[in-house]
Amino acid sequence: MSRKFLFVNILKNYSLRRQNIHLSARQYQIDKMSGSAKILHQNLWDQDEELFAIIKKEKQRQLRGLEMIASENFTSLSVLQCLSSCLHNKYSEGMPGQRYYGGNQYIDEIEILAQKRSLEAYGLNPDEWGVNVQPYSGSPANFVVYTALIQPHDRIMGLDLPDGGHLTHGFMTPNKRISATSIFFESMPYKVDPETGIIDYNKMEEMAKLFKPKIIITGMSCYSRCLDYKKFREIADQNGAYLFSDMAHVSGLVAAKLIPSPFEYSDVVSTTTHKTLRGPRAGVIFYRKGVRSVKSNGEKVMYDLESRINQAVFPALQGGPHNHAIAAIANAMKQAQLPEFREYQEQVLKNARRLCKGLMDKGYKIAADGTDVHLVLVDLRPSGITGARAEYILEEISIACNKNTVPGDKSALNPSGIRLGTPALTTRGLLEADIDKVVEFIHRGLELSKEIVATSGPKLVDFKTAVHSDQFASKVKAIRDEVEEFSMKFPMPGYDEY
Ligand code: DSN
Repeated sequence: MSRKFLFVNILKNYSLRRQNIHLSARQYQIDKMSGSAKILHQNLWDQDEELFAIIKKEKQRQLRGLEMIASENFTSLSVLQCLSSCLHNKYSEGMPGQRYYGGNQYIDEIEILAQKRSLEAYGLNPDEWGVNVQPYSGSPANFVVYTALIQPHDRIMGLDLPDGGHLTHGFMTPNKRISATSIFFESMPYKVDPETGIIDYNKMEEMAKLFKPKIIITGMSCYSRCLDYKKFREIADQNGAYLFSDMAHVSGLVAAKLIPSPFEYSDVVSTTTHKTLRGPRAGVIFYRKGVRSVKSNGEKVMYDLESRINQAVFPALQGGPHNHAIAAIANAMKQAQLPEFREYQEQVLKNARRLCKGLMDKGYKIAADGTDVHLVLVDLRPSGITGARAEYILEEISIACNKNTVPGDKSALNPSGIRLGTPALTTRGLLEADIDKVVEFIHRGLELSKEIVATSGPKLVDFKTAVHSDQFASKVKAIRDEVEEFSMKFPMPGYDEY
């Protein structure tokens, strides 16, 4: 045994002994406590077996299945550690240095670090951009932006939800204002061309001239092509509107500089931090600082968004910031600057392209005829399966995805497509050859669903019953077993059991 090896072993033993002494001292203290104090120090698995058993089942579901919901991902161990840290205990309303409570010196440090890293992750100059890292998630972040920028009943214009937009971009139906963003503001959507599935920028330009929105929103939940931010900016300028980009779905790809960035053309950019960015479930808002425009007489018009955004977060809409999530944002924004993160995002795109090609080779119609990003929208109308049936059968074979409207769909309640994404699978280490296997599984599931449709009644409930009938249950199980065996080969970051 070499002397170096011996020395390392002695050190290891020493540190283990110290750890054990520390643990047994802690155990001794706990044993001496009264019952009411004791429960505070017990592990979840000792203290609440019923709940822990459910959490373990969810972990198994995540491990055994193929997660293809385009907005989901598996965050890192270090982010999970931030989320379950002591930071959860602290109240800290206000901004760093201006809190309503004492004891915030370390919370301030963490929030300032999260701000700095968020700007760095997108290569932003702090003289030109500021950031608020307190929003609880994407929807509250977007409502903050409207609250800060415009008055109730002012006009907003975003991509329609059935065309791939988001609820918080002003969604309403002919009969009902669904999102609060259409209840408190007047919204008119722009749409994709139903033939090509691409945003119809010319039509949007015409409509904006008539509607005169105060905010034009870019961003999507289900649109597989890059956005033309320059064109959006031109249309916003024609109408004196703010350009607000919600980059939630693609913020990881933007940080990795693999797709066009909204920052060059936008006044405000929001994002969630848990999708392609792979951080905690939280939201962030970036806003412009400095000169907004120069008048014909040379007078500079300055942005005044910083205090408006910060005050819209607190006190207008939120209370105490979630400091554990803010620490996790700091950690995720550090990771987003690493070469490994760029490699990951490159693989997300390669996998999405392979998924798209594989499905097209099998004859499936893909909306917008391809993908530039992390997701693929499959138009199932030519295949004769509804989105709901496809989602159901795939879930039954342990592939998670969601039914989705496709361009030209008449009813948002009965959508004709499914949305498939590659961020979570890529986190687990799947490469292109593995995606080929995933395509096979999806195809087998969808083929089986056609067989089932041919014998079941017309309603979704009939289809679901048939899936579990003697005729089909064993076929479904056979594919599910294969999917789960395949999936279990790929590791997942986080804790082993939960
Ligand atoms: N729920 C997210 C999605 O699936 O796209 C957006 O908030």
